[in-house]
Amino acid sequence: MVVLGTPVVAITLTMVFIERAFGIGIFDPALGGDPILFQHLFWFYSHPAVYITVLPAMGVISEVIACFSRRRVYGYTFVALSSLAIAVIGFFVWGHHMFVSGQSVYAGLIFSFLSFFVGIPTAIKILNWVMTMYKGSISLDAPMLFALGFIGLFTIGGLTGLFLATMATDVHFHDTYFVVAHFHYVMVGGGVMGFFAALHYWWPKMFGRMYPEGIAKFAAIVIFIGFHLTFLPQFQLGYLGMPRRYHVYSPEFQVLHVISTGGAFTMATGYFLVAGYLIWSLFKGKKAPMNPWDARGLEWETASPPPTENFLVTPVVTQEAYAFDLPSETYVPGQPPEEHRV
Ligand SMILES: [Cu+2]
Repeated sequence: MVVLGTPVVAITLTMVFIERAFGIGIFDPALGGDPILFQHLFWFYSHPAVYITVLPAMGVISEVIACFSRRRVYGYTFVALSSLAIAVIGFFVWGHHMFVSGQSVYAGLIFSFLSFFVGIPTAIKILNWVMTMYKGSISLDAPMLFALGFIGLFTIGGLTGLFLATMATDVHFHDTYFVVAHFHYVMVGGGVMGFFAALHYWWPKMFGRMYPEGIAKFAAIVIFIGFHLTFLPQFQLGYLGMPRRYHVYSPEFQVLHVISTGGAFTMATGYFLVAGYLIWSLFKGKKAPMNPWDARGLEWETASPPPTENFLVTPVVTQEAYAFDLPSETYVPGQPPEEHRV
């Protein structure tokens, strides 16, 4: 997606430069250009950009949910193939951002129809993650709390996207706070929650230090509550007609704005907490063992942090991935059991 999408936005920026520097009309109507063309090129990149952010996070969530539920990823093939489906379909839906731009209604119909299809692979992932947890032996450590946050928030982000992919409702919601709320449920619920899940899961591996688990759980809950306080009222604001990018508004919107601002401060407190204890742990955290989560996967078969060569001896893989039903094959680096020698 990066290879196919990013050059388009780079070329578009070059065209803007050519227009500004040499007065050649491309997008500016005063020079004979077409501003709608700019929107097409911008969204051709910027819709896939959302999934460029969220797909890696989805990979993290599969890893974390499996580890903290002690189960294989349920329906692994479907979870993996749905990533590919999202990557392909994601390139054919950009026009759902442009229903009110004056693009043809028939183009809008097709973009709307295709946008609903992205919901299918996303729903496959969410349902398979829930099935992975079902009857699993769940432990609610901080990485798992952030992964659960991802599922809860991203699901709301995805479902409210359906209102925006429907032309009739988008005419009402376009350029209102409803869009702001939807966007943050997708990008923070998806990208940031996935990032925090990954950061906590691999922090001991990366730096060889444990972060304080209790404060981390507390911070995860503060961020989750702060997030909802910030962005749930914005759905209501947008529904009532509060446009985005305005700093003056009718008095009846005041209460919802104040709740939203309070939520933003709550969420910021959570973020500062995370930054604080992570930096603290670099110096004062407990030394991390090789495999603090009893996870499966090669990175847990070497020291924390790994030596420059990653492995002092070539490890031999004897288990399928996610073999949480079998004991882990961890061994002391540099002192492997005989069968691990190559
Ligand atoms: Cu989009």
